[in-house]
Amino acid sequence: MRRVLTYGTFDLFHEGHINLLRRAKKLGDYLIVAVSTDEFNAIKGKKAYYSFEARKKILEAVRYVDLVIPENKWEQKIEDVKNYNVDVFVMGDDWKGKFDFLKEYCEVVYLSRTEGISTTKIKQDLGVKDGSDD
Ligand code: C2G
Repeated sequence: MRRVLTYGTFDLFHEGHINLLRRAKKLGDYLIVAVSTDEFNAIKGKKAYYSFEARKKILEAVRYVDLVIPENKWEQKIEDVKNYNVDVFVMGDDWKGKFDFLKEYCEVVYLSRTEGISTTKIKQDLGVKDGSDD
């Protein structure tokens, strides 16, 4: 069983997130998604519209996702890769190179982002004032 792991806030769930999760799942048989907690988002400088619990529930309903765990800190990735026997770590390529240190523990794959959609664009298009991004 090839196990895949990815991280993110996944706020205002949209097509870009789905495209990422669909392709991530294709890289293995079991997809784990670590969703940023509200407290960790504050550290990331993000303010999600949906709470952690809501974002977790939405992701758990996605057909590609097998397990949702909390992302509490930047430093948990090596521990997560080990604890969940992860074979492939996946992120959108806005993070390209940032997690190459994980190559010591698993494959690292950066997938192209979906152009033209982001939580920030949604908020801007709706006239919502907020600085967070995705
Ligand atoms: N994404 C994408 N295309 C978009 C928007 C997002 O492929 N148009 C991808 C991002 O590259 C990321 C995932 O969807 O891999 C989740 O995006 P965010 O919720 O913005 O995640 P981020 O805030 O970048 O958190 O420790 C890592 C961080 O938690 C990543």
